Amino acid sequence: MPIVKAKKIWMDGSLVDWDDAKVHVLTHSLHYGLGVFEGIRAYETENGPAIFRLSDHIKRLFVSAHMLMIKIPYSIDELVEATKQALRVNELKSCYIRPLVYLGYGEMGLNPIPCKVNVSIAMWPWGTYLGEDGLNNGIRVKISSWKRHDPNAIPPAAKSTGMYINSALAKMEALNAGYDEAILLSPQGTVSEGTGENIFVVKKGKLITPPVSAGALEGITQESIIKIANDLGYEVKVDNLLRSDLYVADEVFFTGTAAEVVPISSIDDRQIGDGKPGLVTKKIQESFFSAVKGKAPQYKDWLDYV
Ligand code: PPE
Repeated sequence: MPIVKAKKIWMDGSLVDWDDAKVHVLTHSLHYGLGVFEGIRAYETENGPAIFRLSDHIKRLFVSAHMLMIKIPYSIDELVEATKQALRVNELKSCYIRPLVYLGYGEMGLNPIPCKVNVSIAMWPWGTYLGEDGLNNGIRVKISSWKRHDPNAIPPAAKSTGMYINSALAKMEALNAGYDEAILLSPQGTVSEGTGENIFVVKKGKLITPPVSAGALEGITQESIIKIANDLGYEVKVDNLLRSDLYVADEVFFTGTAAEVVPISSIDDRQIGDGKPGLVTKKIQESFFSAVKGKAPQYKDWLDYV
């Protein structure tokens, strides 16, 4: 999706003009893919922009960095504040926020240990990730021929830049075959997740979503949806799913910061339910959007107003 420019990008403590937020071609992470990032959304509310679960995202950034032995030269609080400050300066009503931790310029060769660690926080207006039509009517999905990483090759539990080669391969395969999105299976063959989304199945009024051990990222939207579903009276299990469980589910949907809550209308050309967004999906979607837009008092702790 083409980027809509904002004013400033936070880079290592300074707010830099959008067009000047540049790195050297010998930036270590550009070559070897060792970096971690986050995706966060700020929504327009009656009280100005509110960032959804900001500190949880920044905490996950630190968890990802810890797994990959990257030492972030800031505290969680400093990056939370930096994000809010950048949003104020950019004066955006709603946006997508992309904190990135990368190994910078100054060392080459595979050894990452001596590298300088840089941090940037960019933000820009970003509309519906899988299309407005997809959000309302559901998307067509294909199981990828690409598997999620073996956790002993690259841990999918860390939101690392290099890991997304795997997602990009699956995404291109799905798009070239005429589908909207892909689902990846784990090396063991159980359902893992989408290229940038967690997945939920609804069967007989109960929800199931795959665990981290199936190669899924511990999604912050996923966790929020579990809470919302429980509050709506639905039982949710974090458990393994087979590909065939997807085909015979009553409803299937994706969750993610960028994707939000997206119904899936077919998988590998098998219609899911009646091919339209199901009742449970719609109720959850509605509750999610009222939470992020500050219209659900019971979820007010998820919002950070700037
Ligand atoms: N799995 C993966 C692999 C993933 O990348 C994401 C987020 C999720 C699950 C959902 O996690 P959460 O956002 O905490 O609910 N993907 C981010 C990147 C998307 C992109 O195209 O870039 C996102 O949604 O921000």
